[in-house]
Amino acid sequence: MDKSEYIKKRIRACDYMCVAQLFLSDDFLLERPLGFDDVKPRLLGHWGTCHGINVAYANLKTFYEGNDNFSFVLGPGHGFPALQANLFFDGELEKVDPNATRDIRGLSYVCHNFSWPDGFPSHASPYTPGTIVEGGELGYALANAYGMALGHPEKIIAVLVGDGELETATALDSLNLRALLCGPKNGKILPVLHLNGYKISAPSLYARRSERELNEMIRGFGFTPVMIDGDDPEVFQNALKQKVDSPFYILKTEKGAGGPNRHHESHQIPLKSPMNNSNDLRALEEWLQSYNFKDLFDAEKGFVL
Ligand SMILES: Cc1ncc(C[n+]2csc(CCOP(=O)(O)OP(=O)(O)O)c2C)c(N)n1
Repeated sequence: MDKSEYIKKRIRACDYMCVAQLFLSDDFLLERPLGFDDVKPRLLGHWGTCHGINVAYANLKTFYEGNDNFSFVLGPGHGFPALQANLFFDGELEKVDPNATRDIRGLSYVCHNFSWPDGFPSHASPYTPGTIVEGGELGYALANAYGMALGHPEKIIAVLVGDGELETATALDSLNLRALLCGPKNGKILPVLHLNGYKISAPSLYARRSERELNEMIRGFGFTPVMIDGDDPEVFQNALKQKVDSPFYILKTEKGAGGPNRHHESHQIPLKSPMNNSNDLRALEEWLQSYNFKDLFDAEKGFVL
């Protein structure tokens, strides 16, 4: 299959799994009309950032496929549904949790237990394979990545940083680490700024700057800005192919893309009462159906991309 088509399908599958984790307690393949009882009674988690995380994850994993020295560091731990979806998709979760088999049983287990008593937490946690730091505090992704790269020139580490996250003193000052640690003895860091425009419900500072101002700030730290506007895999893959010194990718996606409301309204749970309100329930069903997940996942064989 064409690489771009594969990436698009992977993003679609992971987007669906994000919505299923956030909302569903049953009927994970939509085999009957969705009922109130199929929805979790208490909805807790974050949707807005998920699509962009899935876009970054799918593109970076595909571009560096087969390179054991590549790692992806995710700053926004609140985007856990997307992280968990990708770990499930790649079979990483099953390696540490035998219940997470890549069939309908594993899918049900992962979705049902997201943000559920005695199940998975709503944020990345020590239970998440590959977690370096957990604590719910934004800002440490770049510093941790530079630490991982220290003394490992073979490593390539892409780091997704939220535009709200880059407003923290820790993340912003971590950009100075490039000047200190870009020598031949250390690995290569590829920052990816997730410019989805909002931090929780307020516009992010970087989204309100002109592209020229943002680029100049990035150049000031010694990086070369590379814009990835939108979620088209062709654009992302071409950006990754560009040979530039110290690239700093800017991934511009719409917060909440694919969901019933966007931007500042999409940060946590976009539909408030699908467990007891018919309009919200129908909106949730339409949203889930829009991904055509059944074309991507077979109950017994798992993913059929
Ligand atoms: C140090 C710190 N300050 C504040 C918060 C609360 N907080 C959680 S998510 C969030 C917004 C993050 O915005 P961004 O990084 O742009 O993520 P996205 O918009 O993609 O969800 C904030 C401020 C936090 N977790 N840590």
